[in-house]
Amino acid sequence: MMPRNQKSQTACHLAAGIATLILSTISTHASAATGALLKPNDFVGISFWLITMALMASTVFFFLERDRVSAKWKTSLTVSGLVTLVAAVHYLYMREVWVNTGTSPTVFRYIDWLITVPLLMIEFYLILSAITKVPAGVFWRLMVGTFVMLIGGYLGEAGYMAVWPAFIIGMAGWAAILYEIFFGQAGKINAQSAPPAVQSAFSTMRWIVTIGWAIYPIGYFFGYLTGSGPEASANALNLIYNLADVLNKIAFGLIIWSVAVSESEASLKK
Ligand SMILES: *C/C=C(C)/C=C/C=C(C)/C=C/C1=C(C)CCCC1(C)C
Repeated sequence: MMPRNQKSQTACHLAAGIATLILSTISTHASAATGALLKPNDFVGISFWLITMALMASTVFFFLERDRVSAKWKTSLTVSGLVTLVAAVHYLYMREVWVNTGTSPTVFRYIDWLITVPLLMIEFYLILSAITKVPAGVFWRLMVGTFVMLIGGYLGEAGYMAVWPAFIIGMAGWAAILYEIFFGQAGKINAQSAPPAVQSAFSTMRWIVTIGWAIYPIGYFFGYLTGSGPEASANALNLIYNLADVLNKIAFGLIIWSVAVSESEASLKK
């Protein structure tokens, strides 16, 4: 075990490192930016800015808070921080595409999802593994569902496929994930063997994947399936996706953080 002050020194170095990384990304970015500046009436653009900042702050927070929780929770907080870090960097690029062109940053959005959604699935698996041995099949089924969902969505949004069939493929992938966490092996493991705090975290996470994730297909619907004209659609699509990310990346991480802190404090008292 490291002595306490040495440990917090390491945490300080870590935080300084992250801050430097983020700041250098921003400054490279600022000097590369050539186009327009954010306009006061561009509310979608404003949401891109706000969320970029919130994701950066969350990243620093999750990494620093690792210091406060017991060993078995540390990886979960690391993964939460990685999700918000990866998203923050993508938001810098997405924001620029939006502010400069007013079009949807589809390719950056999906590259981000391709990394962050599997990380969120890993998070699920980690929470379960913190209590019991979980068969690898659970993990692979969650991953397959994730990729089917994202590939379907991308084919539709990037114009490789008609938007309705692509939507249906995406929905099928999401349905497979929901089946696994409610009725499949993942759902059963949790019900049988988890302590109450973990069970409640698991059930909250489950509702996030149901209700929180449902916001994305709603965004797709307003973006592509209503025929309200390209400009209105791009506004609705990006605003809805952006708000969904606040819930599913930042709030999701905070739920895990709060369980980790309360569980760690409870086990200290024992
Ligand atoms: C951090 C990013 C997250 C949690 C992104 C999640 C994305 C989805 C749940 C997307 C779902 C979609 C469908 C269910 C149908 C097809 C269209 C998608 C890809 C938007």
